[in-house]
Amino acid sequence: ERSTSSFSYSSYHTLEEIYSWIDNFVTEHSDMVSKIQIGSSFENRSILVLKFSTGGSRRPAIWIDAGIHSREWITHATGIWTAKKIVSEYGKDPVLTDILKAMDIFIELVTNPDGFAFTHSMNRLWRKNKSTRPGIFCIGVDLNRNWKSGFGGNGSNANPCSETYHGPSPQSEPEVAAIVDFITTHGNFKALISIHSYSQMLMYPYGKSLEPVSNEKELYYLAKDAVKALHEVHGIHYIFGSISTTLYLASGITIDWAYDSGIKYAFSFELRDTGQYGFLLPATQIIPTAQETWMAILTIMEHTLKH
Ligand code: ING
Ligand code: ZN
Repeated sequence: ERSTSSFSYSSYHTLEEIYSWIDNFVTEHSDMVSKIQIGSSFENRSILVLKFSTGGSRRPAIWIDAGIHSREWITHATGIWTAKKIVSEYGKDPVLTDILKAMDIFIELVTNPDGFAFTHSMNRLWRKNKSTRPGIFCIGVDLNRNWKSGFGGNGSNANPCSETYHGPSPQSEPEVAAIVDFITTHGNFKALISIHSYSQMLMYPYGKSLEPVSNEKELYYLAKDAVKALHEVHGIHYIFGSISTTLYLASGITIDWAYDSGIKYAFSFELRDTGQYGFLLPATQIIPTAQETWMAILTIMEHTLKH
C-alpha cells in the first residue's frame, strides 16, 4: 500500500503491514511525525518508535509501548489508532494541542517484533521474544520480566521454559535494552504507559513488592480519573491500583523500571476484555477499545503536563 487512506484501522495486521503503514504515516505527517530505529530484535528486525513533536529539542516526553507480549494483538491495533488520533486531533482538541505544544510523545507500536511475526506464522498465543542461547532448549524470554528493577524476584521465573522466564540477566534482551538505552539517553521522560491485554485494568508500580510508591495517592487518584474517563465512552469497567495489590507480584517489569528510573507517572493498561475472548478479541472491538483507551491516556498525559 502507498498511503494510509486504504489502511483498515478496524482489522488486525501483520508486521509487514504495520511497518509499511508506519512509513506511509511518517511521509504523510512529516511536519509532526518521525520514525526512529532504536535497535534491532534478536532475529534482527528493526525496532521502531514514532516520535510526535511540534518543535523544540528534547522536550519533556511521554512514552507509550504496545505489544511487548506478542499475542496481545489489541494493543498493537490500539497503538496504531492512537497514532492516527494524535495527528488528527492536534489543533482541534485543546487538551492534546496543549500537550503537544510543550511535550513530545513517543510510541513503540511493536515492542516484540519477532514474537509478533511468530504469532502470525506459527503460534497465535506466543508471549515471549524469540531469543535462544547455547545449551538452553526452550525459546524466548518474557520481556516484561527482563528489566532491572527487582530482576529475578517474586512473580518471575528462572526456568527458560516458563512463560515468565526473566532471562539470564537484566536487559539481556535487545528489545528491552533498546528502550532502556533510548529513554536513559533522552533523559527527559515524564510519563510511561505500557499497554497489555487482557483484564480491563489500569495499574501503577510496584509489581515487585507490596510497598506503596512515594506518590501512591497521586497515582491512585489519577488512575481513578482515567478509568472514569474511559468508562464514559462505552461503559466499560476497569479496575485500578498497584500491580502487586490489584493483580499479583511481578518482578523485572517495565513500569517498575520506569518508576525507579525517575519516571513518576508510570502506568500499565490491561485492555479488553475480561476473558470471554481474551487474547483473541474480535476485530470489531478494536475501535471501541482504542476510543475509550484514548480518553484514559489523555487524562494521564494532561496530568503529566500540569505537574
Ligand atoms: N499480564 C501481565 C504480565 O506480564 C502485568 C501483568 C502487566 C504485570 C503489567 C506487570 C505489568 O504478567 C499480561 N497479560 O501480560
Ligand atoms: Zn502482557
